[in-house]
Amino acid sequence: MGIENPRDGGSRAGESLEELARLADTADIEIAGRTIQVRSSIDKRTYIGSGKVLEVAEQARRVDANLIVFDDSLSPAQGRNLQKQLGMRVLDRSELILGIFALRARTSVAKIQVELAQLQYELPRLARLWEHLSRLGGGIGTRGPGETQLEVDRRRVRDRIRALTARLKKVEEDTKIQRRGRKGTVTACIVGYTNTGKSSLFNRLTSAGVLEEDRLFATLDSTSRVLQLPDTRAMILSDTIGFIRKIPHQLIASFHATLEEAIDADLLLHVVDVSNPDAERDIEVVDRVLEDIGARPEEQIMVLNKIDLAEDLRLVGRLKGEGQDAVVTSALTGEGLNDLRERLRRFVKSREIEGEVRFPIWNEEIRAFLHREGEVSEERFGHKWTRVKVRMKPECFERLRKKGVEVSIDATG
Ligand SMILES: Nc1nc2c(ncn2[C@@H]2O[C@H](COP(=O)(O)OP(=O)(O)OP(=O)(O)O)[C@@H](O)[C@H]2O)c(=O)[nH]1
Ligand SMILES: [Mg+2]
Repeated sequence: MGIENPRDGGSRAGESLEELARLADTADIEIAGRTIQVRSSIDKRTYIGSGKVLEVAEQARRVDANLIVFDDSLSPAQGRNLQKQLGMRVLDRSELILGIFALRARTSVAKIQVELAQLQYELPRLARLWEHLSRLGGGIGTRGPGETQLEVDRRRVRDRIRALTARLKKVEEDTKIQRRGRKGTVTACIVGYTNTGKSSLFNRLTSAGVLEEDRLFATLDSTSRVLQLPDTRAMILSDTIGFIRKIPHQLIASFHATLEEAIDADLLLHVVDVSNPDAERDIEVVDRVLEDIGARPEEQIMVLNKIDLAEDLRLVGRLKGEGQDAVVTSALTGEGLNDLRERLRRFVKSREIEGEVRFPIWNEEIRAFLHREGEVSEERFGHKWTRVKVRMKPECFERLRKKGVEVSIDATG
């Protein structure tokens, strides 16, 4: 059940509902029917209009449904009212997404993050659950004991939320320390809408063997690998969780540790599925989530993936125009992967600076360091000194300086 705002124009509600059906399918829910109500505002009490509630109840009974899924987040009151008036279980988009995350979480961190998001979502809705149970119990829902039980439940949930938050904080601190260890290496993170082929590209580039699947939210954690580039350069590449329309904010908050990979990256690879006619709106959704989580990378490269499946070449052309120099790829056929590697190499190179280093002629160690870490453009050997012009990471110059080596950085870079 979805709502279409007439001012939105077009088929947004239809698209969103189509995606809701895919989500339901991922959660093994069978779709018996769909309804969209056109209205300019959401009803505070029942989300859809009260007349529509009766109609939906009737329609649901006709097709033998036992669950109604709403395409937006329902407020606690809306959920309560709808459940009462429809006389059957009600689920909203956020709960469905949370449920899928819970089904698919594999690593312990992902499990903690999902449980935390679920509890935070449920806390203000416990009353609804409790009313439901007390009605089933037949008559035991008298006010006194009911409220007491509710209070007990709320306290338990709050305690658990506190414990999970503390564990996540510890995880976040540990990964921060790990990340500090790789300071000096350029990092890139693959982001994008769910199911666009992020993990497939990651695997093709790094041979990491991350799970790829034609389902929503195959990936729920972050994986990082060193990526060797076409020359001696290297960078750290990460694959992470995908985004979706109307993503529950509880999820974004609790997945902070996982999303840190994207927040911290020097470069984002925004992967788009160009075989999807809704690609442009997916891009907007991803951009908004990136902004929400505070990811402000120095640079973003748009990767137009699944080109082997693309039918609408006008769409591809449009995206190429917008994304300036977007890279067109297929993780399936390998098309464009060399272009992508080359783009990554250029990015890493662009972060390096030019400088001149002077050291005693006998010091082979420094000379080897310069040839290993940088791109040497000129070497001059004098009586006592060797002078080398080299392009490399600022951190490398810093290391030499700390050893007392004479370094002068070319300001024109
Ligand atoms: N034809 C074709 N299929 C692709 C391509 N890239 C990925 N796929 C398929 O698309 C599906 C999703 O791929 P994933 O790599 O799991 O996508 P993802 O973006 O990591 O998805 P989530 O982790 O669920 O957000 C899989 O069935 C892949 O085999 C491509 O370039 N061409
Ligand atoms: Mg993935």
